[in-house]
Amino acid sequence: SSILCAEVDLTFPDDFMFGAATASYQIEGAWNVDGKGESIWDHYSHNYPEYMKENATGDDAAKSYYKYKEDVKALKDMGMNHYRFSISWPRIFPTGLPNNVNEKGIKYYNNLINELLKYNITPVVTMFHWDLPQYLQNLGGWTNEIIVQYFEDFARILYERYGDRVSVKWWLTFNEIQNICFGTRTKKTFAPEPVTPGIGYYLTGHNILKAHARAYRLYEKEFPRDKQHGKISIAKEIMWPIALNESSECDQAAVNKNLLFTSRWLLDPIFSKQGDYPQELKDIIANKSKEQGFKQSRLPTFTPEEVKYIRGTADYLGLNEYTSYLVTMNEKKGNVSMADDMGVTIYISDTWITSKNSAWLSMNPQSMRSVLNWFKDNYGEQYGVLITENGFADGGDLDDDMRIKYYGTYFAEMLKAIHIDKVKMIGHSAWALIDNLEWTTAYTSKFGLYHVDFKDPERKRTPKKSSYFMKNLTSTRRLPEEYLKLSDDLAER
Ligand code: PNW
Repeated sequence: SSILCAEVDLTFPDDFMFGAATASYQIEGAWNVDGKGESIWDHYSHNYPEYMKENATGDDAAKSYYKYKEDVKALKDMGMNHYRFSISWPRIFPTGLPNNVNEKGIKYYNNLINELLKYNITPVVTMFHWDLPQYLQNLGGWTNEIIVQYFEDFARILYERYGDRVSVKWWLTFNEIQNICFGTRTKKTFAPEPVTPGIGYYLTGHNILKAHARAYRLYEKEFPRDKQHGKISIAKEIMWPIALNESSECDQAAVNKNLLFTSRWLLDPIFSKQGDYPQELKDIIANKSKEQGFKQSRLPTFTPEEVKYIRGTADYLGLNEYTSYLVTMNEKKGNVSMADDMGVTIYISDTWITSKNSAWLSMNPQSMRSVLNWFKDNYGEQYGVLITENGFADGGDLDDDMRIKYYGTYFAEMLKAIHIDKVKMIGHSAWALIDNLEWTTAYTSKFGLYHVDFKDPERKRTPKKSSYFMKNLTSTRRLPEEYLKLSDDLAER
């Protein structure tokens, strides 16, 4: 039921934060410069070039290691008040181990932070956006529990070296935990290689939840909030599942099962009142494991102490919200894997507008409002939500009208969530500030508000039309009315 244009307040609340996001491996380049160690993405792109589109690497990427001042200027020119960026772990600790600090790496992010503060742009710092030190991967990466301690050591040095400045207070421990787990699933999607589906998948999520909680509890213990005013969370990706056939009870069940396996799996332990994995999830995986001949469930268990330790370790929600998909039950037996445990098939409707080289990403603005309401209804209204990513991909044209339409309609649904549904919103970070390396899709799929010329050794940045759309939003703090109608039209598809 769409709401009439005239009834929606189109203004953004005064404290709503506008910003843009990037991640270290996708923009920095300088992969082996100034003492940086090898990350799993360096390793993957160098050793399995066939998995990377056009055999590309992030060795140079957008050269933000050298051009960060231009990135900050882009934010300033759009009138943005925050920047979400990530820290390359192997730049700080080349092997990932805490016994060897790379001061030049520390300095790079200090320079970036200070440049942001010069223009009153608030840093939103992601500790881990997928570029794990290869040395830790050689120990088993996230599947080896020893990494929990090393992540705590990494978090400590970041709080110590960067948290002293008052406005460095928005922290995200992890970007998209589920996508990190997908790295254990198949070749050709995400590092690392080799893969361990069905087992490594759950172990990865399990150890990341522990590592996240450690970083949160460490802050509570050693960085009293009267000195550092941090707010800590994760950035969770949620794609909104829609029943393939809305009147089918079976498809409705597929919606719940999909949310159980993709989102509640990782959110319940942190955000639910009782903590821990959902009972339903435990039962399904235990039964499947038994059927398959395992002597115990492939889903690891938390002790009661761990449940308590992890529960409540977030001050807000970071939400990466891009799109929707259609779901239906799939009863066929497959290999030992999360996909088989879940038993849900995912489709993209061919009536949806998808982005050119990122086919998973279609223009579904209603997903924004649905996810925001789902989170509030499930976990309570006390958590403010920062959209930590949201954006559309294309081939990189400067006249990026589709991107403008995407943002305009998603903002329309967000404003409905704010003003009608009373969802507590902190702000929005557009993915991405500049064109960058889109993981295995590399340089064939572009998300930037600013164009980067990857053929130019100087990596010249040029504002796209969408950057002027953003500039207009940040200065008027009001969405042009036409996007309400455009959003309703998209819902009809
Ligand atoms: C996120 N999918 O990744 C990441 O956080 C960013 O680094 C990335 O550039 C951005 O979204 C755009 O893709 C995703 O296949 C990668 O569904 C793939 C998917 C979703 C998110």
